[in-house]
Amino acid sequence: MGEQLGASLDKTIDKTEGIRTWIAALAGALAAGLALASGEFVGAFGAPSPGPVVAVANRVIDLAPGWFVELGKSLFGLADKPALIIGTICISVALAMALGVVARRSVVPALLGFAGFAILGLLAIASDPQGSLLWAIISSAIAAASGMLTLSFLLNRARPRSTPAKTPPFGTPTNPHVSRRSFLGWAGVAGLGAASAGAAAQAIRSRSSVDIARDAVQLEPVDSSTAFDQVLDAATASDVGSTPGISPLVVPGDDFYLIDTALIKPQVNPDTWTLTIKGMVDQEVTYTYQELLDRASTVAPVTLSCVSNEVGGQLVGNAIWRGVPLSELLDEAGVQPGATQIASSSVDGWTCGFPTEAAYDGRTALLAVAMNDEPLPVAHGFPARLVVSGLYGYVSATKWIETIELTTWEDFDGYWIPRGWSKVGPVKTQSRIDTPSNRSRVGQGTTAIAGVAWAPNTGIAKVEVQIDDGEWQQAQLGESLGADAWVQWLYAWDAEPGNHTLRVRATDESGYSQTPDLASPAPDGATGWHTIDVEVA
Ligand SMILES: Nc1nc2c(c(=O)[nH]1)N[C@H]1C(S)=C(S)[C@@H](COP(=O)(O)O)O[C@H]1N2
Ligand SMILES: [Mo]
Repeated sequence: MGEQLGASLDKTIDKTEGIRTWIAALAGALAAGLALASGEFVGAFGAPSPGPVVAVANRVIDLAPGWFVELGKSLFGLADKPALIIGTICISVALAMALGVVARRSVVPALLGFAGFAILGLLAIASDPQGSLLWAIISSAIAAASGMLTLSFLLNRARPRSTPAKTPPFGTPTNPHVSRRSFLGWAGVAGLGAASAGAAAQAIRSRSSVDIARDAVQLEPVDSSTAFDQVLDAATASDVGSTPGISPLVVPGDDFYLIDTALIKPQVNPDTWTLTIKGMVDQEVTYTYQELLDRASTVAPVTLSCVSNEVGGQLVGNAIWRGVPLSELLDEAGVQPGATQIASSSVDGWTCGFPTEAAYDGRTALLAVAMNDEPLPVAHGFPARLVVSGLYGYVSATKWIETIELTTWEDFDGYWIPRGWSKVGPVKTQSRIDTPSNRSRVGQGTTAIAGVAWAPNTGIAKVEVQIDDGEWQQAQLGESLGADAWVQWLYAWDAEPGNHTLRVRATDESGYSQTPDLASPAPDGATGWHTIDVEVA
């Protein structure tokens, strides 16, 4: 093995031809790897300011046309952001391989290339809402320097030492084996260095001071939350709630679906964070985290759903939120007549807006600080977010919220509106079969068909199941946490051998029954009956 490698490298480091192409490309790739990893490593100390790779990927999301973002989502689903980061790394490495090859003749273009990368990274960090100019300069400079040094160093190791110009007294003694071993050794060192710097950057980011601050938050118990806990206990113990495979009535924070444009979740220091209500108000008001925590005594189960959720999809969840009614805070600022839109923005520059009415028409509209009796998880918007029952997340549920601005309906469009999504986003009544799963095989006899149904703000009146083209059969509904929360449902099916198609439809308290017409999520939410196929053995 070692012999073979040695022999092939003897050909590679040819005494007369100079450096083989693949060796030069490898040197370029390693230089890029070390550059990116060291930039991310150094940049991690500047958290929440992103490192160069993440910042560039962030800018791609922001500047890319809507169809590109949608394509990414449909190709990679929830892993679209990791995919984008990996794509950014691959493109950089590929370009650096080319730079390495060119560098055999002259290092100038390669050095310019690395400088160009660094400037791109610097600009991306500096223009990031969470970015710091100082850390942009430091991390990009370190990245560029390590890339340039690695490339010239590795190419030097790979250079044959026996060419006449390099013989003693001007060069090192002639010995191709020394330069071969030397290159391989140093290439290994560079690879290891890049891998460990990258891993260290991850580790530094993952346990930030914000997690520590969040762990220290004390939530005072409130009575209403105890009442909900009792319903929850009863639900979990009931026939419906204990059906294997059914979604829980309340989804734990760690399992709750995650949707946002943030490549790294904003790390907000609750001690310095404030929320400001401004725009068309009598007076601007600003709240600290502690002020909001002290007032957060409203507890409300609300099912949150993403407009991108497909029929039968997983981008929906029910949680028990706790916070301050939005209308209370708005009243303290004094909403002026004509302020028809409540716009909000997050620390990472994401925005959305919904009609002012929604804060006053009696529905649940909370500035939430807690989820399921715990401070909001960082990924779900710590320290505070909006939760508005009956509106999709993209028009209402700002995480890491920083400002609320009263404006007119015409004067402002939230982040997703120019990207092709409807400006109004009422949640559509939907139902989902959790069990059995699509294309699964089930046993003959009594089989549970079960799932969840939601019509936040309205409430679910009934859920029906259809087997093949039979009559619609009414399902049993589980314990209810209220109209805003999803309900669990169960139908005991006497399964007969063969292939069967199962459908579900919900009817809400307004009398509306789900339409069978299939519509895809864009622009205002999917419709249709969740339909699955099963085989009964
Ligand atoms: N700051 C910020 N808040 C955001 C978003 C975002 O991209 N950035 N996405 C919204 C969307 S589209 C949805 S569906 C919900 C999802 O909330 P979750 O991740 O807590 O489930 O958050 C909303 N709030
Ligand atoms: Mo969403």
